[in-house]
Amino acid sequence: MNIHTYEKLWLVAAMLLIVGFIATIAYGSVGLGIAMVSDQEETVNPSNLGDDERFSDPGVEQVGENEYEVTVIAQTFMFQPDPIEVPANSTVTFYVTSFDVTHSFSVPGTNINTMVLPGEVSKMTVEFDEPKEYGIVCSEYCGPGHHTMEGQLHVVPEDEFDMTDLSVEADDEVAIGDTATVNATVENGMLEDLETTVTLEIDGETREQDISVGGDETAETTFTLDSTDPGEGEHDWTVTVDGYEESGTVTVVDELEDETDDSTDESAGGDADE
Ligand SMILES: [Cu+2]
Repeated sequence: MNIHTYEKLWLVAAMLLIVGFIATIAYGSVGLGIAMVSDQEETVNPSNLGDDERFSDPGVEQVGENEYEVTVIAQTFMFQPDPIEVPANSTVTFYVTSFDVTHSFSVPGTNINTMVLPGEVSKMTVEFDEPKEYGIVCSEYCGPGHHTMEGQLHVVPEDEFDMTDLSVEADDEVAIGDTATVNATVENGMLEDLETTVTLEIDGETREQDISVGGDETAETTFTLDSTDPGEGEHDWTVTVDGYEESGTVTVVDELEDETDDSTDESAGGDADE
């Protein structure tokens, strides 16, 4: 049988096209690392997220040297937490659920794009190599404020990332001659130890205390102030740790108002006339 040269050419071209199509589909489904969202996660009770071990405190947690877990709650019309901050060169696993209706958790520019259903937990793992700021959007229509539902995902340079938290408790008012205390609590959310310095500035004077906070632990440090030295009046203080800052005012008074004796304990029933 004689096949015409052109016909042979068309046959070969058609074969090549078919092989090309199959190769494209194969590369697209396995070569790009696109994975289906896992449906192996346990379900949660959407009306009781406050008591859920994972979702009662949504946020970022370090679970390995360069590994982080982020829990996110989507609700009309916001994402919690917002913004989400993770370091570059990290592997981040997101666990997302909804508080109310069907939403989505989509981060344009990444492979993150999942539906978020109340009761279900959507899990995705993503690698972030470079620092970059991403937007998070909800791409499932979820109500009249749907178009305003957005969040921020900040991938920050590794050396700028920390999970330090500072909270300060201080006396508001002390009598002159007494001692005022400023108590700073430093929380280290990272797994590595944190060596840092707590600085207290009051009336232009600076005091420092070095502290060491273990991984995933908190440490307290207390500054005591002799109130006779600054004297009566209002004194502003500022506590700083690694760029975190809290400030307040301590008032030194001549004499503290006596609050204890005024409220005598009369019988609770009142004096009803009959
Ligand atoms: Cu939504």
